[in-house]
Amino acid sequence: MNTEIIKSIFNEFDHKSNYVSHAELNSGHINDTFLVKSSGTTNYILQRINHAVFKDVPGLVNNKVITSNHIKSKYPNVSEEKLNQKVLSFVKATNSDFYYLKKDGDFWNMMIFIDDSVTHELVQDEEIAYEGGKLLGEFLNLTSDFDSAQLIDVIPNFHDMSFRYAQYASSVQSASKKRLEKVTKYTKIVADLRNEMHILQELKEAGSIPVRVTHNDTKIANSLFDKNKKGICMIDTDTVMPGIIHYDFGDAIRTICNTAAEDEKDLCKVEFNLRYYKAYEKGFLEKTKGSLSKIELNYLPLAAKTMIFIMAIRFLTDYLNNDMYYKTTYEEHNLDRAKNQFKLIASFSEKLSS
Ligand code: GN1
Ligand code: MG
Repeated sequence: MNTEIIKSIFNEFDHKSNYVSHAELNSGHINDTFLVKSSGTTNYILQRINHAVFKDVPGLVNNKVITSNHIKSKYPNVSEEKLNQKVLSFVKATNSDFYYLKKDGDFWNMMIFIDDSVTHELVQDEEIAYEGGKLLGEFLNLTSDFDSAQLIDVIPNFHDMSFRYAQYASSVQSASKKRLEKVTKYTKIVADLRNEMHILQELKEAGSIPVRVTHNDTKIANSLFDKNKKGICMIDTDTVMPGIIHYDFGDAIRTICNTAAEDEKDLCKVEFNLRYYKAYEKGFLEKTKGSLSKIELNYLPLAAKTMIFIMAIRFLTDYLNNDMYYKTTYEEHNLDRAKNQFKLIASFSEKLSS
């Protein structure tokens, strides 16, 4: 995006510094994210929130701000400056809202950049997996006493399998013949796994698994680490809302244990890494010790399979719908993502049963 535009949006926020430069960060599939370097000591993350996907952006931004405030309240003796490097901190627009509504209808929000932090799209180190597990455990602990009634449902039924399955089934009905032909193999796999993949939702609806405040987008690229591989915090809190821990555990495993990127086309490179599963689980269990029920713990492996499956059918659905939802860079991008996730399920099933 052109410098003048980014600069003018940046200046709609209350930061008391000058724009120096910006760079787009390309990891998300929904929003547009930019790192803005300023003339002061603080740098910023400026983000355009996709309002086709997120229907209530002010509500979403409020969710993020109150979640950060709740987490910050757990560190009463830490200075604001230090906290801003440890917890996501949002910057007000000049009119005091935590977002800026541009005349073209786009919503923007801004955060303080956490210095010297790194993200991992792909995990190649067991310690990162372990630290990632600790970060999620910590996030769930810190938000466990947060009244989830204060949060809006940013995307209703976001991880509900029956909702995603219905979207998938309707995309099969309306898809072009050309695209449908390419997915025949996968529609069979979906049919075979359908019942097993609804178990977690059934347990949730029966009240057997408790609803807590969850993050809901725990792919490993949404965790910040320092240069010494220690976890700093989880980022991208757009989807924080009530959910079950299995969504968070499973989605993290989906990305940490994939030996390749989510859209790797060469499926020989896609394997499930059991060592990283164990390392992540270790970190997660250390931090959540004593606070999870037996049933929550028993269903962690199924959580991994279910979250890989839900992403597989979401990518497949978007492919059949001619790529309306996720950003894509080539024609079969969503199909490749779906194939990748189906391969990961196969590898997961093989490794966990052996
Ligand atoms: C989307 O945009 P991003 O990368 O934060 C999606 C997640 C998926 C993810 C797959 C709101 O997240 O559910 O897991 O892509 N977010 C939304 O990479 O749909
Ligand atoms: Mg996200």
